[in-house]
Amino acid sequence: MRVLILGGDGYLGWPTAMYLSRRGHAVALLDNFVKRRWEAETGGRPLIDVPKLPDRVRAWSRISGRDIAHYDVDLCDYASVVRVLADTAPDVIVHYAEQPSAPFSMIDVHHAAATQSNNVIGTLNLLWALRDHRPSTHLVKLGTMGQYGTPNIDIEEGFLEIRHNNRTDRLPFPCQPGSFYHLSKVHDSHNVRFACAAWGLAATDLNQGVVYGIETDETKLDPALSTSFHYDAVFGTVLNRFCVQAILGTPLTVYGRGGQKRGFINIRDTLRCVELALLNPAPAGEYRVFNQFTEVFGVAELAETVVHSATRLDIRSRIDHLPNPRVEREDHYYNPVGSGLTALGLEPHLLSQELVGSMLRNIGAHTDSIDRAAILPVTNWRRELPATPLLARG
Ligand code: USQ
Repeated sequence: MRVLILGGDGYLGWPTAMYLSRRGHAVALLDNFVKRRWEAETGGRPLIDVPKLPDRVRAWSRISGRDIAHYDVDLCDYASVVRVLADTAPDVIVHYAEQPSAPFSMIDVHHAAATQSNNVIGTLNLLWALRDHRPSTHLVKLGTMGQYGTPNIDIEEGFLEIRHNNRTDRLPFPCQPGSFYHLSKVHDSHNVRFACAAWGLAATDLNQGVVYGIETDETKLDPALSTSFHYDAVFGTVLNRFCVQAILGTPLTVYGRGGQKRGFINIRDTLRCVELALLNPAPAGEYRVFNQFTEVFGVAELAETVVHSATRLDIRSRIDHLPNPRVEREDHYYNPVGSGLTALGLEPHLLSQELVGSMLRNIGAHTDSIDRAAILPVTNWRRELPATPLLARG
């Protein structure tokens, strides 16, 4: 298939590009590199320095013998999006090109607005460009499990059968997102669903849980192919952060009581899920949703697992319960359904198989590169708390 990956320079976009290229798909990438600028602004350098995209593409070509095209284009620039669609004529678009951090979106009005305009307007441009130039292209859009929040009922895959006043309907599952980032994904979902219904586009929304992992089969081929693994308080996800904290010997930063439960997925399974979605496309006119996670953990439980696993490498670590900088439930029911991707053939990599050999050992090889100053949270959700250190730095 001809696959265009939006956000091809990112933590997930680059490994997806290599994974699909290796399996014989013709891959093109689009990125405007704004994430690298945001990282520099917030002081969140990746653990392993990642070469510029053209250098990574050249390294991939040398190592695999396969070429990947790439475009330095902003999705908010409509004319350029149309040009890339005409150039690449994609069968599938995999859309990762969004500001992905909840803390980033909660820094101040400027970061909230940057998040929502980048994510919502970028996706809106894409939908109009598809309508007018490539309506047969299947859109595989990365969504988030966080759009559902943590309701006291089971979380279905996108839709819920509702009986109300003796009538029934299948309606979008209620959304209770917990940040302006997560809200941007909700707005996207509504726009994509509407575009499918109104214009007959085909889309799959992959509502993904918290991703963890530092390597894939392709990144392992050469250091020049590494992905941008984050552990800082803005762009690092919780398990990646806990593993780095354990290696560093600083306390693991559990926010609040730690009873927050989330769905988790290994980065290798993200790639497989995207592949399954593109090999089994949604039909024209359908907006399809899969919940993309493989295991559910509480945050404190996860920290305990990391502390315990680290002892196998003779690393002693401990846990700190920090005042929670976020507004979220810390003790709640959580039971999401995730059967759609399993039915298509997903065979999960479990945390128990990945934690020591893949995560802790690999991070341990880069201990000298870890920036201690990036560990503690810098953004708070509450109005009454003092300005964050990030803001204080100006
Ligand atoms: N947490 C801690 N300590 C930390 C960092 C986080 O206890 O040092 C807690 C948070 O309070 C939260 C949970 O861990 O309850 C998850 O936080 P996270 O930063 O790993 O994940 P989140 O902000 O929800 O966002 C991440 C990705 C986002 C993706 C989302 C999937 O950054 O792009 O959409 O995971 S989900 O969580 O299912 O919404």
